[in-house]
Amino acid sequence: MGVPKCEVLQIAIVCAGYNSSRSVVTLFKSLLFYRRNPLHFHMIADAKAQVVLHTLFSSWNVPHVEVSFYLTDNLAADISWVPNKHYSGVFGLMKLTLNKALPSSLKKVIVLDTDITVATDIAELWNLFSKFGPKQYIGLVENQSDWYLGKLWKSHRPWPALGRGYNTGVILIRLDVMRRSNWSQKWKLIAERDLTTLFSTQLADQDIINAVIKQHPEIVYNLPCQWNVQLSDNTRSELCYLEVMDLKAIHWNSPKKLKVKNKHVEFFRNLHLTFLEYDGNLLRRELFGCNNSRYITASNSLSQLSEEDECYEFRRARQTNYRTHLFFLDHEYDPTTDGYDVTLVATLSMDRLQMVEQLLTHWDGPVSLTLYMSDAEAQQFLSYTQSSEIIANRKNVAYHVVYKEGNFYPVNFLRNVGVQHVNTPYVFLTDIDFLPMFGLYVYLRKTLQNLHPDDSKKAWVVPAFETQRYRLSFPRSKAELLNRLDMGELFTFRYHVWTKGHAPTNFAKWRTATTPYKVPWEQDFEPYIVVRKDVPEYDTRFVGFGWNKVSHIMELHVIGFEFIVLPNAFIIHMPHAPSLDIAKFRTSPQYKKMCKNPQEGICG
Ligand SMILES: *[C@@H]1O[C@H](CO)[C@@H](O)[C@H](O)[C@H]1NC(C)=O
Ligand SMILES: *[C@@H]1O[C@H](CO)[C@@H](O)[C@H](O)[C@H]1NC(C)=O
Ligand SMILES: *[C@@H]1O[C@H](CO)[C@@H](O)[C@H](O)[C@H]1NC(C)=O
Ligand SMILES: CC(=O)N[C@H]1CO[C@H](CO)[C@@H](O)[C@@H]1O
Repeated sequence: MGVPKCEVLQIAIVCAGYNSSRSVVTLFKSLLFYRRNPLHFHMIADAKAQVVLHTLFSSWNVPHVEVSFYLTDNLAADISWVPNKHYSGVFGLMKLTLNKALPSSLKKVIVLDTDITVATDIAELWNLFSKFGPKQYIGLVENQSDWYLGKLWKSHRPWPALGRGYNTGVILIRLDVMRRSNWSQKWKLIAERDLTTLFSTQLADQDIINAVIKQHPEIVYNLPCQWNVQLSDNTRSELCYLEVMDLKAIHWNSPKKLKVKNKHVEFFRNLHLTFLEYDGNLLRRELFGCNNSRYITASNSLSQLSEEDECYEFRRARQTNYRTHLFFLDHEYDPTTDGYDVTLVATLSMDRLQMVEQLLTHWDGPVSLTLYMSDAEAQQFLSYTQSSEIIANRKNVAYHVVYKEGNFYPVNFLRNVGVQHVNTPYVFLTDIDFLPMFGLYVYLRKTLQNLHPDDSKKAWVVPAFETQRYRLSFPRSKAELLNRLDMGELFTFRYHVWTKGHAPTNFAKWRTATTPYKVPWEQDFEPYIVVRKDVPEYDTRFVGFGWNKVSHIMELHVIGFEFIVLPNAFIIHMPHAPSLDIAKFRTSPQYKKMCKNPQEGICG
C-alpha cells in the first residue's frame, strides 16, 4: 500500500549556523529530486539559519513545498541543563523537544540530520509508519558502529543501549503517540538518573534516546538499515550494503565527511556530488494533479509577457526572483561602537574571483559581496575559499550567492542583496574591479566621525582612477597617486571613453583639496559613494550593462542628496580581459537599439 497521491509529507530538520545551512541544501535537493508528494519542512533553526533558509526558500519558490520555522531559542530551556560533550552542543539535543516544538496538529514526522543524502523517494520511508505497532512511536536504524557495545577502548563507558544502540540521523516519530506517552517526563527522568553516573552525554540526543529505549524497548520500530547507511568510523555499515542492493539514505556522519575511507564510498560520494552541483532551479517542478491551492504560487506577471516581444528576455530578467543563498560561508561581525562603521559592497561573477583576495588585503573592514554563480560554480567557489588563507582568516566578509538564471547579469538585484544584509550604519558602494587605497576603511570611519553628518542625505564621493597596467605598484599616498597621474601611469576613471561619468568629481580641484567639497550633480554622473545603509535601493529593471548606476545616482539627486568629494580617499580600477558578458552586449544590435533610449528603463 503506497502513500496517497498528494498527501503532504512532514519533515523536521534541526539546523543551526551558516555551515549547516549550506550543507543542508544538498539534503533538500535530493529530497526534491525524487519526491512525488507535497513536502512540508519544519525547521528547528537558530536565528542565522532562519535568515538563510527563509530567504532561500522564498526565492527558490518550489511548488508544493511549505516551510515553517521554530526558533531554537524558545526550546533551549528544556535541554540546556543536560551537559553535552558532542560538538553539536545544545543543538544536538533539540530533537528531544520535537513533541513540544512542532504543532499539536502534527501527528507524524520524519526527522533527518542535515548530513543525510537520500537516494529515493522519501514517501517510501513515510510509508513505513503504516507498519508501526500500537505502542511503537519511534522508528530508527541500528547504529552501525560498535560504540554502544562499550568495547572500543579500555575504559570506554557509553550510555546504556539495546545492543549496538540506534542512530538518530533518521527518525520516524508518531508524535501523537509520543505525546500520550509523556515523552518529556520520560526522557528527563532517565537522563537525570544516568547523568548521576555518566556526567554528560557524548553523542547528544542519541545517548538519551538510546537510554529511554533500553528501558522501554516496546516504543521502537526497527527501520531497515538502508534508510541510514552510516559512514562514520568503526562502522559495520558494509553489513548493510553488502546484503541489500537499494540504499536509500546515506549519512555522512564522520567528521571526515567526504574524505572518509571506505571501500564503497565512491558510489556515495558521486551521489552527493551530483546533488551539490545540481541546478536547483530545475527542481521548481509542478506536481501534476495536486491542486491544493495553498501550494500553488503562480507568477502571474511573467505569464502576461509575450514571447513575441523582441525585448522579452530583458523584461523577463527584471521580473525574475533569483534563488538567493545569503551568508554562504561562516560570518561573524559586530559593528564598531562609534556609530560610523562602513561596509564595502560589491558584486561579482566567477571570472572576477581572483579580485577577492586583493580586495581583502586593501580593505580590512567588513565586506558584503554578492556572487552570481551556478550551483556548480558555488562549489568551486567553496573549495577556492577553503584553500585561500586570506579568505579563510576573514570572518567579517559576507558572501551572498545569487544563482544564475537567464542571460543577463542582474547587477542591481545583486547590489540590493549586498546592501540589505549589512549591519553597519554606512555602506561604500563600489565595483569589484577597484582596489581601495590602503587604509581607506579607517580613513572613512574617522572622516565621518569628525564631520558628524547630521543629515542622512549626503553621498561621500571616493574619487576613482584607473590603470592599464596589470602589475601596478599601488600608490601608498595621494602624493604618489598624483605623481603617477602626471607620469601617465594612471588616469582618472574612464578618462578615454566616458569622461562625463566622473567629470563632476572635479579632479582639478581634488589635486589640492584638503577638506571635503560639495559638487553639483550633472547628467551621467556615476561616482562611487559612501552613504547611509538605508539609501534607496537600486532599480532592478536595469540588467546587464549600462545606466544601472547612473539611474541610482540620479535618483539620489532628485530626492535631495548632496555629493561631497573626500579629499584624501581614492580607488583604482584594475585592468582585466573583457568578460564574455560585456562582449555579448556590445555586439547585440538589439541591445544597442534599446539602449539608445534609457528612459524606457529597459536598457540591458
Ligand atoms: C564553518 O566551517 C569552517 C570551515 O569549513 C570552519 O573554519 C568554521 O569554524 C565553521 N564554523 C562553525 C561555526 O562551525
Ligand atoms: C502520563 O502522565 C499522566 C499524568 O501525569 C498519567 O495520568 C498518564 O497515565 C501518563 N501516561 C502514560 C502513558 O504514562
Ligand atoms: C482538484 O480540484 C478539483 C476542484 O477544484 C477537484 O474536483 C479535484 O478532485 C482536485 N484534484 C485533486 C487531485 O486534488
Ligand atoms: C553512526 C552514528 O551516528 N552513530 C554513532 C555510533 O557510534 C559512533 C562511535 O563509533 C559515533 O561516532 C556515531 O555518532
